[in-house]
Amino acid sequence: MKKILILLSIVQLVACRQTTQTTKTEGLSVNVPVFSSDSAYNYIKTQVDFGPRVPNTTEHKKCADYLVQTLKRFGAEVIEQKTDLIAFDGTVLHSTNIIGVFNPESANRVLLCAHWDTRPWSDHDPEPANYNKPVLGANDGASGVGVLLEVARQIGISQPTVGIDIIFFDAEDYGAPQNYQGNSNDSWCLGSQYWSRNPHKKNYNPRFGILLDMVGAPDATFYMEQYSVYYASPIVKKVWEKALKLGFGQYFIQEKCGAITDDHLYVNRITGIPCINIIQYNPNSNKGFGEYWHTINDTMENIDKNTLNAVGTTVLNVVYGEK
Ligand code: AHN
Ligand code: ZN
Repeated sequence: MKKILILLSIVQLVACRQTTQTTKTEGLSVNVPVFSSDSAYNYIKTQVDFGPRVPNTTEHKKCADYLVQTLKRFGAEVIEQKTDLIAFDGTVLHSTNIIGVFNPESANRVLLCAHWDTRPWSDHDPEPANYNKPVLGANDGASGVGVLLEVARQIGISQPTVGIDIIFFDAEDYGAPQNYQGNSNDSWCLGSQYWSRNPHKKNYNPRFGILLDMVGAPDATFYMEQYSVYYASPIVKKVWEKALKLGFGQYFIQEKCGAITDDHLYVNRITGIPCINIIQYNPNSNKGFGEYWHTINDTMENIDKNTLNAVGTTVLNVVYGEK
């Protein structure tokens, strides 16, 4: 009997857990869904469990199908933008940008994005024997997508005022290795370069974009990245202020760092949509990124629910604060 009572009270506790939070923005109260870092973590693990998601592999294909299905399950209209992209070394990459559209009728829109592919080489591994092994990409790839899948799930439950487009870019991480002797111009971010020249909708004009890249490591720090500040300073200000207000100042550092070539650069340059990058930057590492970066150690052990929560909660509050 005692056991049943305990069980009952646990069920009740779970049932009563808050699903929205009221926050005040400029005098207006808005209901913002509560971000579940458990869900985000599971969405990351599911991707990682496929294995490395390197273009032209079956793991890559299986993961694409999972992402499409999941976005559909959350109520998005999904567009699979398939194209062959030519890598720096001539490899033809059968690529798919996966686009989830919520509330397609709304003219007021926000773009959220992350890359979903993983790098074919661990060329920053301390052990040269690992250079030719693919990166598992728990953080570099899966983390941004996992956070955005949880954002998508919440949007499916209760729509924000603005329409949301979630884009999972392919072929971000096929950039030329550092020691490559040939032409390596614009070798990164091939999926976002393609999408930027071929947006999924004519006259697509969201208010702004937010890119998430490597948003899951324990104690990650997110600095105000230079291209983001150059192209989209008011959005950087909006996001970093929101994070600070929510109590995530230890993650969102109110300082600038250098310029980082990433998907947002091409979105800004080619489309003119102001787009920021929330990306882990470590000023004390000579890589600039986490020690796991482009090594065989980019695994689930480097994923921390507190960091996912900081990023996911901030993004949800920004999105639901848009009127
Ligand atoms: C460069 O290494 C030039 N940019 C980092 C882009 C990146 C790779 N993000 C994740 N993997
Ligand atoms: Zn990478």
